[in-house]
Amino acid sequence: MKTPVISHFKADYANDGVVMSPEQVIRPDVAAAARDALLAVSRGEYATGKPPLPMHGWTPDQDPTHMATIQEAHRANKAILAVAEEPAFVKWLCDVLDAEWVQVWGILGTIKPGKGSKSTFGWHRDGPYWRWFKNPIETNAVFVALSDCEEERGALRYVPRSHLWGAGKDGNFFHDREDSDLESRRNELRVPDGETWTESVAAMGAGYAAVHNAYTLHASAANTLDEPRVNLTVTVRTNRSELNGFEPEEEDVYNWMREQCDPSEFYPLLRP
Ligand SMILES: O=C(O)CCC(=O)C(=O)O
Repeated sequence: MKTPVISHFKADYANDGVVMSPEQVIRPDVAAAARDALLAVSRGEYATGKPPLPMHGWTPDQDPTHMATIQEAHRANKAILAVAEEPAFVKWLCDVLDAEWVQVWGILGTIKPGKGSKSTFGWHRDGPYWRWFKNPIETNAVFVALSDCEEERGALRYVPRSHLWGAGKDGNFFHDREDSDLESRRNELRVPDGETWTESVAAMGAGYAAVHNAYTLHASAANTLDEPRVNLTVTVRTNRSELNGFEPEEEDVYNWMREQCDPSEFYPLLRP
């Protein structure tokens, strides 16, 4: 049985903690150029001469049947950044978030190979990872499809209302890489009295986007189709976000925060 698809009505964002764009917000030529650029970066071809950041264990020579998670892929090829600057994307996002502006502070490029293995993202909430903000609730991950993303192709899945269940670290299994982990981990997650665990998927075509609250539980399974799932996760902060200041220790681990929360060429501040 197919899982229900997430709502595309902005009014559902507050209750569901996730919503998708009602139409394509990235023009087809911009999405296609970004997809080709991300595939080139995954082969180690860096048009700007700058490599992505060495995170999540990805290297260009990794096993091609495993998921590629390429952090700050846009530093290597600006065709990837062009996606976040699309006027329809910025307008839709600021409208859903009721924000005057958003600033891009990260872009993760993901390729889930066709019939791949080790291609699962485990259940997690983003907020607990984003310790350098005083109010992670004012930061969001935005999934942007550069290929079709059907459920069978490992579409992102969410637990609607789970952003209202608490901001704890429970359910941070981002690095689970096997589909079997999704089932077993579900049982470890706390569902408050009166609430129910339901799931919906961001099944969408190329050029669509979905935004979720920093505390909405989400995950995605491996791609069971022949063609890859190619997408970006654009992380943004709104004009209401406040920084905590930088922890040298965190910089050692993540190696990115100081520079990325200051608007710049690769981290633009975007207004509708
Ligand atoms: O791309 C996906 O399927 C999940 C990505 C994600 O959850 C994240 O980057 O936080």
